[in-house]
Amino acid sequence: MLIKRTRGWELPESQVTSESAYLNRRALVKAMGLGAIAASIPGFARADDDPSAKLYPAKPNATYGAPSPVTPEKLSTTYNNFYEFDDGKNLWKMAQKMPLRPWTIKVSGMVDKPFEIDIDSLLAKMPMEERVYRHRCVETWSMVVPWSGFAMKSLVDLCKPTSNAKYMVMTTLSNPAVFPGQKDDTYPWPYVEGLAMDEATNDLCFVATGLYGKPMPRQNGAPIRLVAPWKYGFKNVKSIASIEFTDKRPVSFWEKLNADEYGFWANVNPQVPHPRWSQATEKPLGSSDRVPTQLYNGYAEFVAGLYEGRKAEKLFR
Ligand SMILES: Nc1nc2c(c(=O)[nH]1)N[C@H]1C(S)=C(S)[C@@H](COP(=O)(O)O)O[C@H]1N2
Ligand SMILES: [Mo]
Repeated sequence: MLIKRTRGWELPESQVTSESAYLNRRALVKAMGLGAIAASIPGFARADDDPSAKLYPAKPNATYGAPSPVTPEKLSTTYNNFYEFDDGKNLWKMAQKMPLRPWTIKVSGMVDKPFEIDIDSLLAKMPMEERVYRHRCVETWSMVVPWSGFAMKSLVDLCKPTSNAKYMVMTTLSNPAVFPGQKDDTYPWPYVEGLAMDEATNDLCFVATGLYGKPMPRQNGAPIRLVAPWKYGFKNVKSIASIEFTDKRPVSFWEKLNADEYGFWANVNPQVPHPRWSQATEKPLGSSDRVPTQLYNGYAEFVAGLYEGRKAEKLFR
């Protein structure tokens, strides 16, 4: 039987229209009784047990482009970097035990008033949308995926940082019972990443809580992760449990491990090699051919201005 493919990221930009197409498809799948079958396929687990499932799919926003081809879901959800589980890529099964509720995000530091918010209250306040972005790992693989979530600017506004705040620091949950990798103390746990305030409030900067029109799979950083698509993938901290605003530049997880190879800015630039390999090209997941890497991962028109006054810094590593 032929099911019409009507998901937003599978259509040319001109045809991205309504979320009703998604909903119809979901209803159809349900009516056909395919839910149980879908749940048994890796990477296609239905998220109907997730209290946020009804928020997805969110309305497509193609303001920042409609890159293609979109990476098949079964690749981007079964080939992951998530060192809290494993230092290999095949960790998605291991991640399925991670509890996602209750999930609280603690906001502290240079803010009007520190607070904690549970993920579902946060989701209810945020303007949900879907954006298809490129993702470029520093290891030279890449993907194109439809994230659901909201502009980081909306989260920053909710946090109300004071005018003294210069950086936004995001930290993954610390819990070796949930994350077996955190028992390995050769790594500087927890995973920490940061952005300058003008980066965090740039229109392109996104907070993802869903993927492919469904709640975020655990292996991809559920329930909430950063997506800064003009930077190398390691900046995109997963499973965020705390946010701090500060006037001191944080030293991130990879920078602590090897500051020469992984810096704070980490903007994608094909002309600046990693000390151990070239960054000129990349291998899209599922493709056998390499393609040229683009400056700021193809997002220069949105973000190059952020770095005009920062030319003296090591911006591309
Ligand atoms: N907490 C945490 N966040 C993380 C990582 C990690 O190991 N732990 N890996 C990073 C790296 S190197 C990449 S490329 C992306 C991978 O995201 P994906 O698995 O959804 O493709 O997550 C980033 N965020
Ligand atoms: Mo990465």
